[in-house]
Amino acid sequence: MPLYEHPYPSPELEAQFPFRSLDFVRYSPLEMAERGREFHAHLAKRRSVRMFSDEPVPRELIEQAIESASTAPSGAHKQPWHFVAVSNAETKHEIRLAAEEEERINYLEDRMNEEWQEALAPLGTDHHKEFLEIAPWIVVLFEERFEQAEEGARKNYYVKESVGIAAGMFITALHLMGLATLTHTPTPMAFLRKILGRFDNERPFVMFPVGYPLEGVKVPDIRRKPLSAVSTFID
Ligand code: IYR
Repeated sequence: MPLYEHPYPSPELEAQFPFRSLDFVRYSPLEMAERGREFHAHLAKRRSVRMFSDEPVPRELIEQAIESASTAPSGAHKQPWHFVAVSNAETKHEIRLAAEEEERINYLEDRMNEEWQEALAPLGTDHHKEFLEIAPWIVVLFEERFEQAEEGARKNYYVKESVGIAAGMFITALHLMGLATLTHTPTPMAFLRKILGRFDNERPFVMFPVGYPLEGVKVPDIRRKPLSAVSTFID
């Protein structure tokens, strides 16, 4: 008896669309455990950074991280993301001014309610976003709600999920290369589309200042939830 009654791809499907054999690497059980441990130990050191050095970062490293992010799985393989990487000082200045204006309203004119402000208190964030100018790169990740095809606009699927996964992989790639970032969402972010001259089918999803941490920078002394709090196993 074969394991599967309904093999994938079916012969009809394979006659219609191209398929190829999976290129997959298997490790010994020992290697698997070791790789998992090492990866976790490395990721456990990642922290969001809010004070960057102005030391330049080569464009190739940013390109590399975007290529890694772009391997993310996506709904119907539409890859509904676009990364805009900015190192131009004038553009970064414009972004900082616009972000600070939105955040000034959030923090000083109470656009964030009390509960939200309370949750943020231990992080000590405020409307000053100097790092947007000082970090050598600002990478803005746009989600594409539609795909511009020749016949007109076509809907993309599971856009937030797909772009969220790509964002996670981008952050991971940067960290593994030895770069720091911050998941930054100045709200609302519509100004980014205008400043960066992006199209109507795109919407800013998140932005990432990227660089080296400023020497001696401090981060909040927070703990991560233990495995037992973030998982349930049904064996
Ligand atoms: N966008 C604001 C507020 C903010 C919101 C969350 I949720 C954070 O984790 C941190 C900050 C800002 O960037 O300051």
